[in-house]
Amino acid sequence: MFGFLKKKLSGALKAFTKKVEEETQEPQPETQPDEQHLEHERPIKPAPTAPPQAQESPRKKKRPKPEKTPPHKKQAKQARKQARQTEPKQEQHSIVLDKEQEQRKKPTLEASQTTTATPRPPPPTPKKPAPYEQPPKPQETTSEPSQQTKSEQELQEEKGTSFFGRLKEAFTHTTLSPEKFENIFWDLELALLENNVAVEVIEKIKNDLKDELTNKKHVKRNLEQAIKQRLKQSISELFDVPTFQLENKIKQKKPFIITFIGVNGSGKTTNMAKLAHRLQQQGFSVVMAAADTFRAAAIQQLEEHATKLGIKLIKHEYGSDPAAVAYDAIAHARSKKIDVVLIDTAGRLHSNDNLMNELQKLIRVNKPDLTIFVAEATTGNDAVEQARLFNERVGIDAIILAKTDVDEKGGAAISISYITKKPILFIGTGQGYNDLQPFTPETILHSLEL
Ligand SMILES: Nc1nc2c(ncn2[C@@H]2O[C@H](COP(=O)(O)OP(=O)(O)OP(=O)(O)O)[C@@H](O)[C@H]2O)c(=O)[nH]1
Ligand SMILES: [Mg+2]
Repeated sequence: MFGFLKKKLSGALKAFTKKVEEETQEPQPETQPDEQHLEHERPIKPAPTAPPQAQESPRKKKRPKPEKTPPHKKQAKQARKQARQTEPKQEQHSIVLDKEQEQRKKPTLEASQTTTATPRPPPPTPKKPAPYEQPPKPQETTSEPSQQTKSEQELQEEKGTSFFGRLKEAFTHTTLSPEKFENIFWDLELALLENNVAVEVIEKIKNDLKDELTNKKHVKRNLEQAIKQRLKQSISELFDVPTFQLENKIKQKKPFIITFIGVNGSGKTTNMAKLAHRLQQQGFSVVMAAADTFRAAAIQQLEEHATKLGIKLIKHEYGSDPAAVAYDAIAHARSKKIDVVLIDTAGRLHSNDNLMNELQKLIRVNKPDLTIFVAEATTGNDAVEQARLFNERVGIDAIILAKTDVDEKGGAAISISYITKKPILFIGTGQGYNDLQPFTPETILHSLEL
């Protein structure tokens, strides 16, 4: 069941999770001194005050991705680049420095000028040889490259593990901007659309995930779990509609009258027979009404089921009034103290006014205790839309979702309760009498491996 949706959803979910991981921002640590350290571990951003030439530096082309490159390798890379690039950049920046700045930076600038003449000299100013792990911050490189390197190095040495602790903190707690979320949800949205999930339902899932990922911080290594968990919860909530145990209801009224309605070929007759069998097994007595007097062979079809199950069938001629057939079956149940009356009706589209008026009459005259809409899972959005329209036109109380065994998409199953606000009572899982299962949201979540 739902094999296609499961596959698509799982693929799209993986891609979505990966993108979320790639796009998540590391929040800024709160204290200032460590801020300087963390800057080294993040991708280098161009200094806001730097002249355009400085921003065009090759750094831009090779901007490292924080998630992919381990910090020590990144540092080494940046340091190597830095060694090649520091001197020319400093020369450019020196042009825009005012006199006072020039005065203050003189030792550094002189050092830079000296090094410009020689392509790769040893670092001129630091007391200790600067380890290659110490790439300076871009804007700070402009003014005080050697001092900055020294200060960071010292701080790093002083703080040791606490520095790495903060670094880890910054890289594991992630948040996502709403704009980025919108972009990366698209694949998941497409997977749901392809599987006939109703647009309103996709919107709900989207909002739930957005809320989860843009308003809460997550530990990055648990991100996949968090996304799956929220998706699971979101899908469960789609079934938060008032529901009931059919057997309990039946015990409260005698005869308990159930009408089966729906579009042509959705599985009304077959699933009514399956339910009759189930109720018999639970000890209820049953009578059936052949109120589909419209389709050729509909009465014979039901008669075969009645014979096989040993159930009394009330029938009239083809073309007779379906409301009268149902009425007779109820009268029979009353006189024989039968627990349940099951009324089969003809398939119809909501747009067929004559047949819809006939159905309204049957319901008005016989006042069933329960009107069950039998939806064919394989028809996806059409089944959901028909359920909505039947509910508007005649009112439905619950749903049987037939043919879930041959439905690879699952969109109708996911969407139908959310759209109609009516519970799915059973799902049809085959053509045999035992192929009717009580529905629980877990059935769906399990099928989707969520
Ligand atoms: N695989 C599978 N087939 C089903 C299921 N339920 C019904 N069917 C089949 O679907 C076909 C149509 O079923 P019916 O019960 O005749 O449908 P209906 O809604 O009564 O059809 P109309 O009376 O013509 O409107 C039959 O071949 C059934 O065996 C199910 O849960 N799984
Ligand atoms: Mg039928």
